[in-house]
Amino acid sequence: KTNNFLRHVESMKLMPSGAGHISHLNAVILGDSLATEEDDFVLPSHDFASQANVQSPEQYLKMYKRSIEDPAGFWSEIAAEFYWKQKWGHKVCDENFDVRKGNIKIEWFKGGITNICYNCLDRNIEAGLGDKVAIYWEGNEPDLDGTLTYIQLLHQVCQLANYLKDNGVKKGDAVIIYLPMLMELPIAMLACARIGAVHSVVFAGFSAESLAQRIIDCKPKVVITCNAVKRGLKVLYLKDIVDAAIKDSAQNGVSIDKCLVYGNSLATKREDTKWKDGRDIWWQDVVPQYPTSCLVEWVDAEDPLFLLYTSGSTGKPKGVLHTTGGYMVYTATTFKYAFDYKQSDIYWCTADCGWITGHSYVTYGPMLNGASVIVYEGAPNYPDAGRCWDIVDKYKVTIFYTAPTLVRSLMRDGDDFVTRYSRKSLRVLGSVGEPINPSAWRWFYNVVGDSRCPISDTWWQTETGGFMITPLPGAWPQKPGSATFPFFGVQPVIVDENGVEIEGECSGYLCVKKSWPGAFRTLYGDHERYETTYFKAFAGYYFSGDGCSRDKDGYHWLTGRVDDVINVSGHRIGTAEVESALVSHPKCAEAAVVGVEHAVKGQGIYAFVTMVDGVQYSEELRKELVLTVRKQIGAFAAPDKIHWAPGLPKTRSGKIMRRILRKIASRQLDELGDTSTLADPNVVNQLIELADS
Ligand code: 6R9
Repeated sequence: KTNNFLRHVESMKLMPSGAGHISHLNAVILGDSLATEEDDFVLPSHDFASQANVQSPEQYLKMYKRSIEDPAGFWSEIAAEFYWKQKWGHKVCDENFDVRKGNIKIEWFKGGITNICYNCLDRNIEAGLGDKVAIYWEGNEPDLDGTLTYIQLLHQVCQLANYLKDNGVKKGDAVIIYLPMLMELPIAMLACARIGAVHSVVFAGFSAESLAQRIIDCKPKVVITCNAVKRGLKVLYLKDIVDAAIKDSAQNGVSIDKCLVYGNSLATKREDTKWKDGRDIWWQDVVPQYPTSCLVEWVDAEDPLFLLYTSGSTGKPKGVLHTTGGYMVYTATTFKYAFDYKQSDIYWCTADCGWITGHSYVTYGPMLNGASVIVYEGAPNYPDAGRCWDIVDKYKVTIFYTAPTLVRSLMRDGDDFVTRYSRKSLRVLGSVGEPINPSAWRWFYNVVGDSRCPISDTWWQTETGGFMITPLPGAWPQKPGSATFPFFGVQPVIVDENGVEIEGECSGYLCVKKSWPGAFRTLYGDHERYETTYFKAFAGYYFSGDGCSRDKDGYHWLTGRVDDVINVSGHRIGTAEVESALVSHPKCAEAAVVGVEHAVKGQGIYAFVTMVDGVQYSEELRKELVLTVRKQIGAFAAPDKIHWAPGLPKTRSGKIMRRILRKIASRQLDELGDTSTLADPNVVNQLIELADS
């Protein structure tokens, strides 16, 4: 079928100056045909486009233009849809984005008094959504489930909020949440938000040492966890991990007086849980006794909402701090447009609330819109590779948002697992975490979505709070593998190594000019690192750490991290973190870690290790090294390959040449390039000899 509806939009005339990134756009107007192989555009159907929140490139361009030319007007109109106890001051946005002009500062809606929990729950209930299901919870075992309506959710949130208040948690205090995907996880986040406490969710796959590091950094008043959880066939004893982390923190001067433990009797018995009287309290013993209403702590738009630790290019994780007002407006708006959200949708995001995607697009974004959200406890391929589609059919999921790594792994398991389910309810698909390769995109589109559902490939980061570059599914013809165009209010620019903006078809470093409401405001306790990492690399811009190219039609193609961060199954891992875990092994003298292409995970972790003199390489030693990393960071950071290295390729000044290591890791041995500047060029041959030992 040919696309005989194609016509060009003269976008240059529509675009404001300074938004050159789509100045070469030749957009295609929507038609009712499906993708054809001979062109690289995939069009939304006429039926989809005609019901969409944004229906055409022109409509997008009009809204986009307004958002750039009049950000204050654009965002304050949207903000007015929420409840504010008091309206913000005269400035909607106050920013300094340029280190050369002083400290970096980003403020949105300052002076506005609100509460995000109130806006997620009370406001929606007042609007008549009280009996609508807020959470459909699906357990690890297929016959286990539960629901909470908006009113029921509010009651549970209030009980926990009252418990926290009663235990001395006040506005501005930190609370660590170390929970798996139980309903109690979003409940805990919302309870903190209700009383102005700052939650810091730690993904329940992190080790005791990583958890301790975070406890020591933010000094929480309370730690919330559960005794254990079952994922697939495995039982994870979370309370034991928390015990070890609390012990470790105490040795570092941070003591925890209260640990609230949700008793998950399906994973393990209460009486089997180790207990410290006075400190440990069962959630079920205390929380249900509290009143089901709780006054809201009204906070300033710029008061902190949460801290979320993420990996950077040095060993120490960064505490990304988000505030209340801008984040609220931004997550709600991005959710609504990027997924073409309607009140009748049933929405499932497979991310864990331990990552930013779970914050913005399991909890806040959807609930601000009054959506019905699936919270799934288990593994996506348990009991078999059809589980996702079983869940989709069971709840009639309409919007399904996941990561490319899952798409690739399900693609490997074969189409049968997909096609045996109906999936008729699906209407929008989403992808996040890493670039989605065109073949995985096409499988997701053709097989999962029956060539009927647009895919929103959302590029964003922990730091950005919400989507930055994403298709609006009814507006844009898509290109498999491209995140397409910027969201409203976002001005992405591609710069060269000198920080000079490049126009038109090009590739370089992805930066953002000017702030957007959902941007992070600082790194907790380290504003200097915030400025250095993100604003000094290319003065005048926010630097994302990603490479990006722009094609002749103005579409953006993300090419991956350009810093020392690896993206494994959509999880960010700093090479320095893995290296420091490896060298903590007494027999390891030095380590250098690089990312290497991996068919399912996107990137795998490849570690070159130099052992101390006299140590014999062995399979046992290899296992010990891998275990050391699992213990210090978490299982998801375990190296895929340990490459014994008698020496590492270094320059004469002692700098490790990672470029060479990357080539060796990917066995591109004829592309090693110039090795003559190495202090000892022989090292390279030794490494090649040991490559498969
Ligand atoms: C939301 C999230 C951020 C890094 C980011 C980039 C990669 C995320 C992507 C993508 C290409 C996409 N990334 N989404 N790359 N296309 N749609 O994942 O946050 O964990 O902070 O990771 O993930 O490299 O810089 P976070």
